[in-house]
Amino acid sequence: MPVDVDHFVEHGWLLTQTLDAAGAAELAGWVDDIASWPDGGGWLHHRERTDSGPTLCRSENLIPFHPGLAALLTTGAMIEVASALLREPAVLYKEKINYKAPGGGGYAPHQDAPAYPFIDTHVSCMVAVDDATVENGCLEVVDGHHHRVLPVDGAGCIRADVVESLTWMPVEVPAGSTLWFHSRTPHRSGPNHSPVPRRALYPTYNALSEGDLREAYYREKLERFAAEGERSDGKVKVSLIDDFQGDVV
Ligand SMILES: O=C(O)CCC(=O)C(=O)O
Repeated sequence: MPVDVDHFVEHGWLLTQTLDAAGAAELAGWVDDIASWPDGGGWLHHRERTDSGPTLCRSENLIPFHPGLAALLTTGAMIEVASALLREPAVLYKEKINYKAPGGGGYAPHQDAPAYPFIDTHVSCMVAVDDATVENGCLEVVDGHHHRVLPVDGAGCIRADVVESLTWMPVEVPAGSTLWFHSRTPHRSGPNHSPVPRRALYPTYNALSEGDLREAYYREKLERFAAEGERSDGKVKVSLIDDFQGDVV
């Protein structure tokens, strides 16, 4: 399958079609299943407060428990595109689903590079489970701005004055398509103002030459979360930087 690596190198992002309509419907079914899993099974569920009460906003550490998802993310087209974009063999580093229910929060402007311990060379993407639109909080990226790590605020997100100086471009993604973005591509998203969820799957791949670090990542994440515990503002984090703007339960 041809991958437009030149577009990615120039712009820091690339849209590909991953699944046909039947594949996209199957993925949506898997996401429904995962959302119905109880807490405490080894995977992680995170919830946020919305007007309709506590709602799932993220699930992660999924592939040990879901063979179909494991095959999608670790074999075939996904790993081939990741390897083409990294220009060396890629391995899955982590995976999560963001559910963004109606009224669910957006994400502050950030780059992924500072959030991921252990790895230097990595690429992430968003596989749209539902059509991602401006109304339901699709990703916005800064085109061609992936060459350096930008100054951050106390939350690890891009400093407000820098955010204002950048040109943000919404990228709508139809269900089954994938938006790949460089680890230094600035991105953000708004809340979901629509009446239906905007679910998306986010795998991150690293260069295999840096090691197969997925298990180490989740071990570290669980340890850091446990060490931080409940914060004085009563919130907990869903990621290692404070990019999520929803009200986490
Ligand atoms: O799902 C979104 O709207 C943005 C996700 C994101 O940037 C993140 O999870 O770091």
